[in-house]
Amino acid sequence: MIQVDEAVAAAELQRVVEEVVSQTPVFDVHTHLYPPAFGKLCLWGIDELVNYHYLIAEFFRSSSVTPEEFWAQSKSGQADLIWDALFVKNSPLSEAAAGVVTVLIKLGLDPCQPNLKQAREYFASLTVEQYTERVLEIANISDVVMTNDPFNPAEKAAWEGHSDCPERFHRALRMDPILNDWEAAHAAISAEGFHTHLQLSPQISDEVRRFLDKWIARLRPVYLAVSLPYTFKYPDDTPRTRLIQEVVIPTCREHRIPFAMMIGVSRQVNPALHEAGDSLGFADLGSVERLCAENPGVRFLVTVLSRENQHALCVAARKFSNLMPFGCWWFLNNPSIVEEITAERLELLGATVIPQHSDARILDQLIYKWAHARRAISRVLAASYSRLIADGYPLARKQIGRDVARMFSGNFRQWVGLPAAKSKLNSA
Ligand code: FIX
Ligand code: ZN
Repeated sequence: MIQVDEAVAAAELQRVVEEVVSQTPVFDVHTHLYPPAFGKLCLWGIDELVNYHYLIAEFFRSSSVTPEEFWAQSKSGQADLIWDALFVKNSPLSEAAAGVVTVLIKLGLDPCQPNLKQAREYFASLTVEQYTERVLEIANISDVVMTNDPFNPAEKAAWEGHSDCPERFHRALRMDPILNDWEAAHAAISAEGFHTHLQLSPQISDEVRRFLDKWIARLRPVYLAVSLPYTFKYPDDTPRTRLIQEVVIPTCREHRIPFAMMIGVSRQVNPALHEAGDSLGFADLGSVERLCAENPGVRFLVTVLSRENQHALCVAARKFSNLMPFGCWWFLNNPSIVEEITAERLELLGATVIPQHSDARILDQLIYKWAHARRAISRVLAASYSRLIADGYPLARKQIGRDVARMFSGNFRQWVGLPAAKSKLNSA
């Protein structure tokens, strides 16, 4: 029972919530990051940060440089063009541009420089190992989950070279080619000596499972994952449905790992932008409900790309306790939308969700993506708690700590079967 003298005063609430949210370590459940041992796969530093594909898309709206001219530049030449257009000639108002400013300021660098000379000198003074520690400490991140694509030649070579992977860089095994481009995936799996065929059969499915088992043994992934187009339908008469039923679900059951679906992409609407050329579409959440209903013993992680799908995802999660909504993905990772989605999740699901993931591709991004996410989540949480206090509920700080720790790491650790983190704070 909460003693009244432990109760947080309404006037103190915003400060207490911000303090607890800031102090609570995050388990970042979806990133594209790699540990330093992975060499060139580990992206960090100002030239990578400014070349984020979000900023490349924004660059073309503020420059007469054509994509052909842009892509002909070196990485640093591209960064110089982006810096001049988005940070010198214009104010860094967008979330991705404001994020770069947050990173520079938190590193003690000047975000108003006319060029990238100062920033480049700073990064040249660091090793990637030093910088990794610094970023994880500034961002207060305990663990990250990577995106590991066995069909990516560079990644395959790294794992075959037995790259050292620290435990806090957890692995996720991506299934995109298998589920979105079976023709290409079948050829790649066959080339590795597995007996697959374009025409699916129970024997072919067994061979694909054997391929996955080999990668699961190598990576020890915390979940299997796929990014699905907004047109995703389950069931349907494409190879995808059969591969989900005969390969993915049995593999998740056997290895007791969740299946993560990231739904809503409209791939390459503008190929000239390369990685920045994807868009989104409204997805069918009935397909998610059917998968959850058919497989009560399998845990699903789901994030959707359309803002208009978020409410239905919350309702589906109320119907299926094996469905875990996570993150405000990609085009949704903007403070105004993060606040909206987090508010409807708290109202419909309480603290039973994973409110955010960073999707960071460049190590530095952890600093801004989590600073901005914590600010948005704190605002929404404080509003929820203030309604309770206004109704006369005596809210204690340790309850806030418990709730935030659950959303920032506890829910995910439980979902993927990892031991609970030792809480060194928030019990105050
Ligand atoms: O499929 C994914 O993991 C997406 O997050 C990426 O493809 C996307 O480009 C991205 O990084 C969004 O933030
Ligand atoms: Zn991603």
